[in-house]
Amino acid sequence: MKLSTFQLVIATLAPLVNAFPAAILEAAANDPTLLKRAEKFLAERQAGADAATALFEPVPIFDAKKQYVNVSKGSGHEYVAPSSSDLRGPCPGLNAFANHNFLPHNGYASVQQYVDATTKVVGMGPVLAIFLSALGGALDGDILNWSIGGKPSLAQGGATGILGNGLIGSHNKYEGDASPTRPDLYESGNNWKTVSQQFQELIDYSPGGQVTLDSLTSFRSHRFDKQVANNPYFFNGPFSGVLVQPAAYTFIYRFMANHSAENPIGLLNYDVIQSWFGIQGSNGNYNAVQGTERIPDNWYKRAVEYPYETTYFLADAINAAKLHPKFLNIGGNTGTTNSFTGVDIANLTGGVFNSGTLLQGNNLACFVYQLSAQAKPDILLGALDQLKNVIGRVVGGLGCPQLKAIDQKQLQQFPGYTRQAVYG
Ligand code: HEM
Ligand SMILES: *[C@@H]1O[C@H](CO)[C@@H](O)[C@H](O)[C@H]1NC(C)=O
Ligand SMILES: *[C@@H]1O[C@H](CO)[C@@H](O)[C@H](O)[C@H]1NC(C)=O
Ligand SMILES: *[C@@H]1O[C@H](CO)[C@@H](O)[C@H](O)[C@H]1NC(C)=O
Ligand SMILES: CC(=O)N[C@H]1CO[C@H](CO)[C@@H](O)[C@@H]1O
Repeated sequence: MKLSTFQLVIATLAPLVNAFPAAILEAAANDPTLLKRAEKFLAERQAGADAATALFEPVPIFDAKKQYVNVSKGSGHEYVAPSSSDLRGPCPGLNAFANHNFLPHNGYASVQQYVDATTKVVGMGPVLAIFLSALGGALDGDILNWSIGGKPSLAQGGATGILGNGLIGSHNKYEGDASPTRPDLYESGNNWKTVSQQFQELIDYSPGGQVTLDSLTSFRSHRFDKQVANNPYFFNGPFSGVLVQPAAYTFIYRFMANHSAENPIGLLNYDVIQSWFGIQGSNGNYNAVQGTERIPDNWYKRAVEYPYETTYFLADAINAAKLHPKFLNIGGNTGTTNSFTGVDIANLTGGVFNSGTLLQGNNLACFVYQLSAQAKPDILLGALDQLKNVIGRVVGGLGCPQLKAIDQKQLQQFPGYTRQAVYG
């Protein structure tokens, strides 16, 4: 049986090959019809930002029963608008989960609840879910619980959350600049309210009625340039910029698209993305209504056989960086617009990593995961241990060179890094 196309794709993404669904590949190899479909599919998808799809979803799968997410009346997960005391923030996915009671409606939840919701509702891979959720506890909460918005009140159980400023309060740690629909904190004074005009631009970058991974990558490039040109304090952080920023774009397609037998990889039309982002009106007249993020009725999540795991996400991030190498430029403007200055990654990491080899092997994965722990220099000792365990699980097996510390001095030349956020 000839598997040349598979082998070619696998060769180019060798370090990620552990994640390849071997059982599915084997099934395809023994079924000529399936093999033909898979090879055609791979050939179509080998080029461009969407190349990772070929590796991680080699054979189209759709199972309506398994993928249907029931949010109709009586399901217990119908949409309920947030009250004024419910916490909501920069993440439309988590806001929608809370609006549908897949997370506590008040927006303050435990790490376990985040893991359960993200894996169950949209098919996030368990390792990625644990990593992102535990990091939320370490960066924005009191380890066990954290808020998707701002600081929880005492009544919401926030008594122990001394460091718990939530996702809104995590600028440069979790939350960063050049987001798809949210403004930059130091340009606009908030980092979480949906900007209708930015949503319109996302749609303008996605002509023909569909938002695709490619259109989102082009839009990201535009957003990056636009913020360099407009925000004197623009900062592309080692973790918030290099790892979280790609998630803010790829999650839109990977987690919000609707799935069907005809479109097993996902189709994200304007209606569906509007619902997830809480946008009223139509193309040309969009109006973001804060807090109304909603899972569409009659919506089908990604195939359960193909969870969006760390490896898949990294392959998407690497493909995007190959198309637009600036995404990996750590640094920022120096107090005026268009003054972007990059830091040397070798200097930042004491020579452990360098920009020339960041896209090779597991280097990017090693770099960003280890950097995540550095995102909070003021981290509590206990939190650091917890976080190290989680990172150990992700990094384990990658054979990473050990990053001991980063040279904070390298980042201190950027006012967008040193400036203190003030939260109301
Ligand atoms: C525990 C899991 C998650 C965590 C910790 C998390 C955290 C965050 C954070 C910190 C941001 C702000 C990033 C920025 O500044 O641009 C963000 C944005 C975003 N998140 Fe999440 N998120 C999670 C799960 C999800 C899920 C499941 C989805 C999709 C259903 C999602 C979709 C998005 C999107 C689309 C944005 C960008 C919003 C915009 O600016 O337009 N996230 N998330
Ligand atoms: C969705 O949930 C509602 C309420 O429990 C139920 O009546 C309906 O049959 C469910 N739909 C499907 C397709 O399971
Ligand atoms: C998802 O796709 C199916 C099949 O085409 C369709 O019946 C359903 O209405 C779609 N859901 C949404 C929310 O667009
Ligand atoms: C960065 O490293 C190079 C050598 O690799 C050195 O010449 C340079 O002075 C360093 N820059 C800073 C700011 O430390
Ligand atoms: C207030 C609150 O939600 N506390 C929770 C924090 O997380 C632990 C562990 O999951 C829960 O037991 C608490 O109820």
